[in-house]
Amino acid sequence: MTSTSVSALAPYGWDSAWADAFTPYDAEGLLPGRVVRVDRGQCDVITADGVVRADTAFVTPHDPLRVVCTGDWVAVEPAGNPRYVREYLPRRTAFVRSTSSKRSEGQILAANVDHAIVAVSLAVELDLGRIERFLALAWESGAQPVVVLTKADLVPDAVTLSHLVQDVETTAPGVPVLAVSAVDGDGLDVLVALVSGGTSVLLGQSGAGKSTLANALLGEDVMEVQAARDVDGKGRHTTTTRNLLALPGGGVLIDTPGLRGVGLWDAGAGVGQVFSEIEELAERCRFQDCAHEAEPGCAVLAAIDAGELPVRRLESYRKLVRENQWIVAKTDARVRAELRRDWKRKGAEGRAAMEAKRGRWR
Ligand SMILES: Nc1nc2c(ncn2[C@@H]2O[C@H](COP(=O)(O)OP(=O)(O)OP(=O)(O)O)[C@@H](O)[C@H]2O)c(=O)[nH]1
Ligand SMILES: [Mg+2]
Ligand SMILES: [Zn+2]
Repeated sequence: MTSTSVSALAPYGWDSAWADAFTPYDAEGLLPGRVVRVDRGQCDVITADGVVRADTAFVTPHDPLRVVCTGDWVAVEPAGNPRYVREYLPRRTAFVRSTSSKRSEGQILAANVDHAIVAVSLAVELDLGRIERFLALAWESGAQPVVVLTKADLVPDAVTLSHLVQDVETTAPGVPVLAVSAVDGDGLDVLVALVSGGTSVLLGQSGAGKSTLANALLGEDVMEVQAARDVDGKGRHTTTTRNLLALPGGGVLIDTPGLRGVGLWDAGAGVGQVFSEIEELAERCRFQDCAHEAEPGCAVLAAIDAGELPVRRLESYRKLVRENQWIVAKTDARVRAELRRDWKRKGAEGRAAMEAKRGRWR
């Protein structure tokens, strides 16, 4: 591949590690590109020659977790009608949810993401349990989660705003929490800095203000935004496909359609990270298999008695642990192990290479 084509893809996140992974496809005369949008059987791929419409028949197996998705790096045919995506490169990270609580089917929402931005509207009452659920999947994906509280201009005063931020901070140990307003621009500078490196995905409920943020970061109205009368987010979804965009200040952004809820999908480690303070306390329980119900010497219950741990947190933790155990029990163990090997190993390699190159945002 020529150096020109490599630099043309750099704004979309192409780096030497991707180039290495692509070597065998290069030898076959295939072109590298990144999937910017997927819809029924087709996808848009940004290549060094611009956006190419390609057919996904080769990369649409029965397993929904192996279906090509927005953010994937692919090998696409240089010509033909249709042009086919022949393969996608092993993913560094993948954000997966279960599509419904009835079936244990995973759905990939975005691939190769560094920052998972959970957008939460301050115009409606905070649902901390939902934030915890998003964060569990974000940690599990391998990306660094961030909570962005949107529509800060609708919060009546600064004291209320700082209380809301604190509530979310205690719910999200190790996760940066920022309040922003697309209306008056507050907090956007911090967000701009955050998304200027690597790939970020905007996640959250419909009406949370994801596309409004995307437009603010892009500096132009590229994504369609909900009509103003629909501010409660109960209306139809305005964004219907996942779209990948290169930002003017560097970095890549994926806007997604609103998710009413996200089911866990094999997110045990993610749940542990969301509730890291509970897991740390649990290490000091007298019994190693303490269920923190009524056991003597339980450090978790002691923290609740001392007012250091909200009961809500423990209940939420229990609920997500149970839900995750259920989904894990229902999912084919072999498939899970295989996928985990794929992502975690490739992910670790990819991230190590990236970190060595450009230092990681925290
Ligand atoms: N007051 C105020 N309103 C905002 C702000 N950000 C977004 N909104 C409004 O919130 C509504 C929803 O915004 P969208 O950006 O379309 O939300 P979305 O998360 O992309 O929604 P879906 O695409 O359906 O998932 C719109 O009417 C926006 O104008 C903000 O910072 N302040
Ligand atoms: Mg939208
Ligand atoms: Zn205990």
